[in-house]
Amino acid sequence: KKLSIVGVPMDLGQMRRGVDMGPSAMRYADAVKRLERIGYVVEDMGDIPVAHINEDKNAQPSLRNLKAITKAASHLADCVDSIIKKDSFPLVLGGDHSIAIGTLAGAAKHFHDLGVIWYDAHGDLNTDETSPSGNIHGMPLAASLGFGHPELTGVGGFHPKVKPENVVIIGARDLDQGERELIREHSIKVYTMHEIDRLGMTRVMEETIAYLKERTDGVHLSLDLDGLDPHDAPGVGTPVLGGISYRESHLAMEMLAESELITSAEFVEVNPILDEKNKTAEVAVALMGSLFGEKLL
Ligand code: DIR
Ligand code: MN
Ligand code: MN
Ligand code: MN
Repeated sequence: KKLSIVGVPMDLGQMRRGVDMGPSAMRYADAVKRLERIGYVVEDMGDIPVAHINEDKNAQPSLRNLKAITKAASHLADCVDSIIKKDSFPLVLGGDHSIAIGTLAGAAKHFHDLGVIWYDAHGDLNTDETSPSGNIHGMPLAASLGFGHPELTGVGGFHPKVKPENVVIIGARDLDQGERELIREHSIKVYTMHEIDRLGMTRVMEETIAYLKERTDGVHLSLDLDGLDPHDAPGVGTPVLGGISYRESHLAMEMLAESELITSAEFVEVNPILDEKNKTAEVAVALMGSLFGEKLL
């Protein structure tokens, strides 16, 4: 069992600095050791280069830092592609969620029907036309579905990366108007906090796994730490109250491990500057443990 870690110190997809230190924070929380203990041969490939600019003067305000983000995404896509080619499992450490455009571009080259689990308080389904913020970290799922600016949808040289019926969003509790419309128009499967409360995480994951098993040939897990409740994961740039608990998240990861469905993963939006003693990175690494099959007994 081979696993390749790649960091993406990206903070240009949103307004709060510090999330570019997410990969360091998760490494400091012993991500490599944790995964080696499970029995993986872990290769840390280091970080994808990301431009350090506070403002891209050529960018439209509706697509802040477009050039620097697409450049890093293309680089990441090539890297993820090469990891899968050498028969290893790509584990991407973010960085803000805009990096998912690159991860999915790399993974999608290898699967006709790539499934995506989008574990997030948000839908990340904005385009430059619907975004209220102009922040690209609110756009990666839309871009991967083929919606939005051609520079974002075109990363990796093909689109779409994912079909709407192969996506499951888990943990949503803050959606913008354009995102709601896109979800309805394309019948995207969403488990909001309402469904998680009502059905329980066990049933949510059973349904998600059964749904993806019958229609996909690989599944990418894109885990935004703000999907968790800010009490459990305070080190994120856009916290939203009323989120998924630490325990529910472990259960979800354990069920995914058992399903053997996941073919790539990323943990994003860890911002150690906003955190309490690196708690959020530690939560992320603990969840990686469960996702990759850690067991107490
Ligand atoms: C918001 C926030 N929907 C936006 N998105 C976030 O800017 O488009 N995604 N925080 O994780
Ligand atoms: Mn920076
Ligand atoms: Mn997100
Ligand atoms: Mn989010």
